[in-house]
Parts: sequence; C-alpha cells; structure tokens
Amino acid sequence: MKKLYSALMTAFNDDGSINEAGTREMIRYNIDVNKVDGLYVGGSTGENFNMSHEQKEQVFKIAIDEAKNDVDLIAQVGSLDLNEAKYLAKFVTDLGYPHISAVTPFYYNYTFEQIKDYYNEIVKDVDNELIIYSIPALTGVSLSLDQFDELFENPKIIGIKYTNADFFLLERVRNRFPDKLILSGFDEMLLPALALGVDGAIGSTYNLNAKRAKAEMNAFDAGDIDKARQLQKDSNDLISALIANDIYPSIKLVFKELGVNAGVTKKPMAQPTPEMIAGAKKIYNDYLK
Ligand code: NAY
Repeated sequence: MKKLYSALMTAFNDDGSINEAGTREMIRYNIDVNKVDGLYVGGSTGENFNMSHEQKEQVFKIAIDEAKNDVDLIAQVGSLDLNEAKYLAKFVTDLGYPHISAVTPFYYNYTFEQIKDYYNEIVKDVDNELIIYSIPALTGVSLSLDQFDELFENPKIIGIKYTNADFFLLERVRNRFPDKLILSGFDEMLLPALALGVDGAIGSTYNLNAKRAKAEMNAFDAGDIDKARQLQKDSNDLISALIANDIYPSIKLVFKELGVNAGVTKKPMAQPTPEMIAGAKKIYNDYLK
C-alpha cells in the first residue's frame, strides 16, 4: 500500500511564537479527518528553517505527543549547523520518532564528500533510519544517481523524499534502488511519480486535499488511469489556486474555513492581507466545499 503523508504546518501567533493549540488542531485534523498515513514534521511546510532551536524542539514534542502511535512520523532534523542536526536526530529518536529525515546541506555549495559526511554524522550515534530530503529547487543541491548510491552505502540511510521534477532521474533512482523508500514531494506531479513507482508521497496540500490524493492513488493501483488523471486535474486546480494566493499562508487560511485554527505563517513569510483572506475563502468554496 502506498502511503500518504501531510507535511505538517506549524501554527504561529502574530509575534512569531508557536501556537500549540492550533498546531495540535492541525495534527488532529490530519489524523481524524484526512486519515493520512503519516506526518512529515519539521519540513519546509512546517517552516522549520524559520525557527529557533527551541521552537524546533517544541514542535517535535507537540507532534509526537498529539499523534502518539496513530500515524507514522518522520522528523526532519537537517540544519546548516551539523551539531544541531545531530542533536535533533538524537532528540527525536529519544522522543520515539520512528524515522528521521535531513535536508541536503545548502547555501555554501558543499562538495559531495562534505554532504556525505553530513549524512553519515547525523545517523552515526542514533538508532534510527534516515530519509534524504532532496529539494534542489530550494537548496540548489542536486544529487546524481551515483551519489545516491554512495549515500545508500550507509545502511541507516533508507530512502529519499524526492521533491524534484526530474522524472528521468526518478526513473533511474527507482530502478537502481528497488528496495529503498522513495516518497514523492511535489503534489502537483503525484500521478507521474506514481507511474514511476514511488512508495508514497509527502506534501503540503495534503493537509487540505488528502482524500482526493488517496483516491488518486487507489485509482492508479486499480489501473483506472482516466480516473487518476481526473483526480490529478482536480487537485491541480486547487494547487494552482493555492500557489497563486501564496501557498503556505493560504493553506492556513483555508484551514480556518474548515474550522481549524492554523494560526499564521512566521515572518518574513507573508502575513494575511484582506485580498489573501478573500482568495482563501474562494479557494475553499470553489475546490473544497
Ligand atoms: C516539506 O518539507 O514540507 C515539503 O517539501 C513538502 C513538499 C512541498 N514542497 C514545498 C517546497 O513546499 O507539497 C510540496 C509543495 O508545497 C506542493 O507540491 C506545491 O508546489
């Protein structure tokens, strides 16, 4: 069975502090209403790279406390500060997270040897399994087929969160590593990723659209490609509208329409404007009601 994970959002207050109650509401909504298979905690959608160290710890604690053993949990611990990444890997492992993930280190144009060392260091002292978080559009770091192969020499590195529109590479990766976990990261490209044999998907829009995405996965598995294409089209109408309205704040505003207090994004992310709020109401009415 393919798995669907929501990339968990963090509810913030206007002053940039974490709104714990709102974050818990989003977790519950994902588990109870969306019925996702898991949550990706501390990723891009969670605004991890906007957060202080204390806030990262706080979110990891809230998520596992609220989700308990109801769904699978993946904690993204990657950081430009390798010591922080190692600390968080141990922190979440001690909390009971069954998987960790780490973004490729970015900004300084690290060599592959340095990237490899980063991953091996993160997993060295923890009894946990790591999923590489590859998102070249945001990090500028593209790993090649052979480089994935080298990273997989470490048995604790078990898969890739593949947030990349390079389907040639995805096909190569899938076929070179049939036993590795490959989770697709671009929600608007779920269907082509399914066609190439991914094991599931992680995404921001599944916070709102998990049922449609699950139905698409089921249609694909049943061989009903026409239905899967129609569902992808319906999803992409929603995703296009969310992107045009600024995706992260808009998902939170649409959550509010669903009765979930998702707070706001943390500055310097955009704060809601009257136009954005009107846009989110329209998105809810047009695509989710
Ligand atoms: C993360 O860590 O939260 C993710 O990478 C989730 C994947 C999302 N990528 C980003 C950059 O937000 O769900 C996607 C993305 O929002 C969606 O496909 C719309 O482009």
